[in-house]
Amino acid sequence: MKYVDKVLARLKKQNPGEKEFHQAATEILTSLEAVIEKHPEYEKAALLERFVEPERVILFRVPWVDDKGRIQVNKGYRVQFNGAIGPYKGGLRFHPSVNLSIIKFLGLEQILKNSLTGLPIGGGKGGSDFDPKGKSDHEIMVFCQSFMTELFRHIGQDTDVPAGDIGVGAREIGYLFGQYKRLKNEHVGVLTGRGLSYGGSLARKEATGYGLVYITEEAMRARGDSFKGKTVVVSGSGNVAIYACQKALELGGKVVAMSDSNGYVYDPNGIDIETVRDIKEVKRGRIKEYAERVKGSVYTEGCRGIWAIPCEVALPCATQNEINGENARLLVKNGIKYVSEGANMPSDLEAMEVFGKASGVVFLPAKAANAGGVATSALEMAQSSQRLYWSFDEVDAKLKNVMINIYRNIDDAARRYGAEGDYVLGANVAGFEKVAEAMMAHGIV
Ligand code: NDP
Ligand code: 2IT
Repeated sequence: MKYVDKVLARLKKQNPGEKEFHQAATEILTSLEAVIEKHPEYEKAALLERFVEPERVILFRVPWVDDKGRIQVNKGYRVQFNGAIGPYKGGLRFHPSVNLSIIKFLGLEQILKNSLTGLPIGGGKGGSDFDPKGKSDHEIMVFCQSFMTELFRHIGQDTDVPAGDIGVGAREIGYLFGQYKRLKNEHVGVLTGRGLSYGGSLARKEATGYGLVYITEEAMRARGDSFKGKTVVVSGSGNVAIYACQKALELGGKVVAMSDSNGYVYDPNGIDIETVRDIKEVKRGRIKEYAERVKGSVYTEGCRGIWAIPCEVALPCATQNEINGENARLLVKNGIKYVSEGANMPSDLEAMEVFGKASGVVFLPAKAANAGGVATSALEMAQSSQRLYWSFDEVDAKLKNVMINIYRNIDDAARRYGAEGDYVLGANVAGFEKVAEAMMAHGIV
């Protein structure tokens, strides 16, 4: 049995039922076969066994009192997966579906993503099965305070720096930061995605979506192509989706659809992003309201139908496994040219295979394509350490540069291993090389 297969079999046996974690590990380890063959010393050092085992998993109780005076109890998670190249870094997700498998898949992906940014950040992820939907502002605050009352002892600006993810945006980061500061009596860059009035970075809010479009634009440029006139479908309507849509429009793309977990809107005249922002960012409403407000647009219940809309560019920006094999085959049949993943692991393994085999389809995997968010988080950390701020244009230019470099590095890694255009392999290999080198240098830890 090959080393990677042995490690994968062991991982499945030791972590039964963690299907998202198995999925992410399968994709990553399969890509690394060629690297492993070149480095027999890795097996001797049990490097892969150590790579797939989190350095630390923190599980905790989050008790809080709702507005009716009832006591609620949620689960809290922080997985400090790999700190070889820098402090653990990665978001917090608040969503009822959150479990250890989801946090571990996100953490594993984050290690390689953070490495690809070229910045000194290790991989971590956390969150809770708390559902922010329908909660009052006061309940959100009380929950965040309780969550941080345990988490604060495990994190720090040089140890572990959480940020947002699904269900954790500017409001939640504010409450989490307020409680951290109160408990530690320190005003430091322990969280990123902070408000601009208390240490946040300009362009962090836009960074994941903008970065996604920048790397897609670079892949297009390398093929003498551009966003101009292309039909684009963006799933989701949260932080990543909104700014991906905005930048795609700015570059001349025509975004015709967006969604949320209930359904999607199709607007043949092109999505009016300011209306989406008002519904989602200001009113915290549902995407359905778009069709009530914008003439000529149509709302359909259920989210998967969005992939039946013919488009040349697909930007999945909602959640894991939102594109299955069937959805992928339909996209290919309808003439898709670029699939760039804004969400983490939005294509399941079968969908990835379909895109990989289809000729003329450029597939940019999440760990490369959505790395702009965490890269800008690292820029926020740099600004916090220096106690100064950079302008929007300065941060945006650095973000663009990071994304162009990621494209070049994954393209180069794919070529080096004789798999030109296979950016899944390219991203896994390029991300892993640096982490592996650092882990080897540190000895058996
Ligand atoms: P938000 O909470 O702002 O938005 C999430 C969006 O996805 C909403 O439209 C939501 O719909 C939809 N969604 C969430 N869960 C599901 C589900 N189970 N099924 C269908 N739709 C769903 O999160 P973000 O925009 O921050 O995150 C979106 C994706 O991007 C995630 O995969 C995240 O991990 C990834 N990501 C985020 C980064 C960031 O900087 N924020 C960085 C890199 C990746 P609804 O409102 O109905 O729940
Ligand atoms: O998945 C991700 O990269 C994020 N949610 C952003 C993490 C961060 O630390 O900015």
